[in-house]
Amino acid sequence: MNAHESTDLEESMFVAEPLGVEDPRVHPAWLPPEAFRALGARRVLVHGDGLLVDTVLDEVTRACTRYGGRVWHSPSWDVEVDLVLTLRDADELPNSAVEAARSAAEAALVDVADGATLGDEGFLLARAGELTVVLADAPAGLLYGLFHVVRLCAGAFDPARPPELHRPALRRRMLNHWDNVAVHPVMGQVERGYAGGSIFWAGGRPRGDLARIREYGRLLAASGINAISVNNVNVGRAEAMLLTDRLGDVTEIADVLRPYGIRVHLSVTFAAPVVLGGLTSADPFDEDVRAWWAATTRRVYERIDDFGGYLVKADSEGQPGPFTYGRDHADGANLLAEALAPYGGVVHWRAFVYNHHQDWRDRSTDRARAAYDHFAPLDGRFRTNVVLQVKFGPVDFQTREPVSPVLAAMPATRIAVELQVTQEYTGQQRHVCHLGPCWSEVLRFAPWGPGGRTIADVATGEAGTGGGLVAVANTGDDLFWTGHPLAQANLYTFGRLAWDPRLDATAVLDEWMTLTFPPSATAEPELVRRTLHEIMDDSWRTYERYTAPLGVGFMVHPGDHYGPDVDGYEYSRWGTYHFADRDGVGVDRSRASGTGFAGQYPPYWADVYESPQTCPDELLLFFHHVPYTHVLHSGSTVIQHIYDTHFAGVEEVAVMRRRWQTLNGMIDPTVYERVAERLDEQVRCATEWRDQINTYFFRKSGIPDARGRRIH
Ligand code: GCW
Repeated sequence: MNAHESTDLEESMFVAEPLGVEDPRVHPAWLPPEAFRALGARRVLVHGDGLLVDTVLDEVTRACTRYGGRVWHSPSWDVEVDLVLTLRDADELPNSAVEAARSAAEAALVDVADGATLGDEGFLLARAGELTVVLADAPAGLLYGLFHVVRLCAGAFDPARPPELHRPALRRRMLNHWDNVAVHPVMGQVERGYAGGSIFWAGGRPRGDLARIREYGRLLAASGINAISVNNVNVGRAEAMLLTDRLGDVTEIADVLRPYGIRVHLSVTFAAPVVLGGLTSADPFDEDVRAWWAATTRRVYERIDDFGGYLVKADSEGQPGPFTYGRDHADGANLLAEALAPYGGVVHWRAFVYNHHQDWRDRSTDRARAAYDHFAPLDGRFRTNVVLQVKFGPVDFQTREPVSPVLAAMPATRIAVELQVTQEYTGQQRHVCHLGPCWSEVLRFAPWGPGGRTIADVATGEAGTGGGLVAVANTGDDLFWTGHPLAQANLYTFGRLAWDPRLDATAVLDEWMTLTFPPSATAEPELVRRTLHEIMDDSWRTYERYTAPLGVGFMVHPGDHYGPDVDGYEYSRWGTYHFADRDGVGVDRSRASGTGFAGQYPPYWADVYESPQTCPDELLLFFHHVPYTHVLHSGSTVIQHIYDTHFAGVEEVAVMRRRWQTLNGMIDPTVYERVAERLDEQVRCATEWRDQINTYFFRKSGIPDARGRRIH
């Protein structure tokens, strides 16, 4: 028995109230105190030691202080308990009930997983007689197990509950913040941020609200996220200095997030040796450059020994990269990987590389092809601590895109799939758009053909060596964290799908609702739940219906990307065109007559996408230019589909708004009001989309709506 201080924590531990409980500056999101009621009313024993075990104790103690339960940490006397959270290798306790529970959990583990290890983050939840037991190999597993108990509410104490084993499918579940340290003249404090300022930075300095960062870490850990990059991938002067002179600012964040099992990563500029180190070159083959990265990285690990690694956007949209020195992206990525390798760090190297100075007259260049053309030939050349981070689609986080063919083209490379939780192209957190179903489709997609390995398998990798799942964060210093209170669900869902990509998106949404709007604190909980499902479940498809049709993408207002502007990008340099003329619309990406992009897929999908006859309707205009009279698999013509979906989409939004109004008085009035305001804007904006799109295509095609509705 080691020298545990056996303390009755209920009496002796001082527990600060978490931010968000009484603090009107911030909404508690999916961790309101009420969500801890079932746990907090129990007698809980925590056994084990470590920083994250202390976090578990802290969480349990807060809950028990509020709801009348009790907490013990490794007591050396007999206590009667309802819940035991224990590390597997913790010493025996002189407590027969607890020891019986531990051996019951070990036996359950043999049953469900042949006694397998639980790993760095996994846990087993089992009933043992009158007790619930959470067993973990490592402190992080205990923390995830605790949040699982919270999620289950009273269900965690159901005597009939069978044992459950939980291990994350993906090792790294990461958020990228596109937060600027200094306010950018065009992009502001947070690039593509729709939730106010940054949690981390304000006007060139750290924001200094460490309590809020800690609260954020709590929320992320409860959703399953375990890594975060704290500055924008577009790295300006102030941001570059985080790597050297301002490393202390990063250290401070890392220290606050560590107790929640979240490792900090940093976006760096490829030109750092020049910008920060005063060298004349950043050439990966230059010995001085290599030495500079090695020394700089060593200093980072001296301050932050669990530092995650670097994130790099190179040779993309004006960011510097290896092309300047005639080197390729494997050379560039390996340079940083070499510096990180001694400490176990990784480089997330983004595959978002394309020509953003395209001439719209040039039909031979296809932005969708770019990532594959640049990266597929480099397969096998990256060091093992390089993770190639690939946007889920070949263009840019559109509402509907095919899955990027790069994800199936690089079997000898660690791949991370990048999603966008911030709703740059999906309503900017003014519109309800629950993205879970979109991400599930991506993760379940089988790029080698039905029944084969999936995108989730690619991110998992052979023997768990894949690059994981990454998403651009949607959070800021807003009262609700995410601007639109219902957009919290997207962040929660991202974390949960990164933990287990097989989860059903609607079931995850249900979990989020139970936590965020606890039934015990909600008048008419079933009505609230049903109404939220009616509003949110299909909201991504609703958004798709009133915006760009059939996978063609964009048609957004240039620059801010909000609201319709059908030809806004049609004659620009960005490579995102729809090619509508009087006869038809869409981009021919076939091998036979188009850009050849369809040929970047493995044979099954290359064939399906090649022909308009086999291409799925929702992607038809991504792959083909077809006449307005082309008949879809649905039986409708393209033009009639455009009219029908746009009328329907707006009606659906109007129904969402009416449904929301039925919740007035049943939920927190500040949440009610914020969502109500945003639904007004969604109705306005969706109407604008409908009218501009329908009018545009009516004028181009001259074909009237078969149902005679008003088109302007
Ligand atoms: O979607 C585009 C955005 C840019 C962003 C870029 C990227 C950070 O419009 O604002 O830059 O993608 O992913 O790097």
